[in-house]
Amino acid sequence: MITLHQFAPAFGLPNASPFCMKLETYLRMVGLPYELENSGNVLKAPKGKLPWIDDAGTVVADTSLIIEHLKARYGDPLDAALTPLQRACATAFQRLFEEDLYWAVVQTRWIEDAGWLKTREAFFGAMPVPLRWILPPLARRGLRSEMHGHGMGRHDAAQIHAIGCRDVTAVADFLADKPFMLGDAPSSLDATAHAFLANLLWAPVDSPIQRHARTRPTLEAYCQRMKARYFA
Ligand SMILES: N[C@@H](CCC(=O)N[C@@H](CS)C(=O)NCC(=O)O)C(=O)O
Repeated sequence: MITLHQFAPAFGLPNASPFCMKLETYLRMVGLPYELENSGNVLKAPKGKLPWIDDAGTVVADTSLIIEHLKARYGDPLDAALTPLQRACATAFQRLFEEDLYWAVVQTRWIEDAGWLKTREAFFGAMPVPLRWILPPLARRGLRSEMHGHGMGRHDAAQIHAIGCRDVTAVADFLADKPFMLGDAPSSLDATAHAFLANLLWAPVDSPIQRHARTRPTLEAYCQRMKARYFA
């Protein structure tokens, strides 16, 4: 049995962490049975980040490495038939979501005060005192420092919003009216796309990036389609 270690669900989403939601979406897409361990304890995570899995004694961290492990052990029903061009597009869009749009959304959730109030409640609200008081400022400071190290944190808020909006435009233009990111059939890229887009569209964190995403109805329709298919 696969145990998926992640944060507890929040924001009305399977997970307020797009990386945790990506992995759970992938597991559902390929039909692998799993059990959830929602403690959200990053101190126990092998690489200090969630999610990670324990697959019958094999511990793997990082969603991309986990998916590689699952493909190697259980087969690859989603991506095996992709063309080199589709693989190239999948890699490029995965990087857009995970290495760029993610940090723009971190800005709106963790750095900007209005978003931070919602994020603090979602991630730490259920914790007992004094953890509920001690952890939020430490985590926020950590995210600020990570954003600075990444480079995104060196831009001002308007510049970060503009970067996020450009990412959203690229996704919406590429998706166009296709049912899935790479065409008529789902691929593992859809686990990433669904998790990051649903987190952007549906989390109760207003931002220029969210407002921009909501101007593109195909993104909402795509997320509803994925939700109906895999989270009904
Ligand atoms: N590259 C990692 C990224 C995972 C990640 O950034 N997880 C965040 C939650 S969205 C986390 O655990 N952050 C806790 C921390 O940095 O302390 C993956 O694909 O799994």
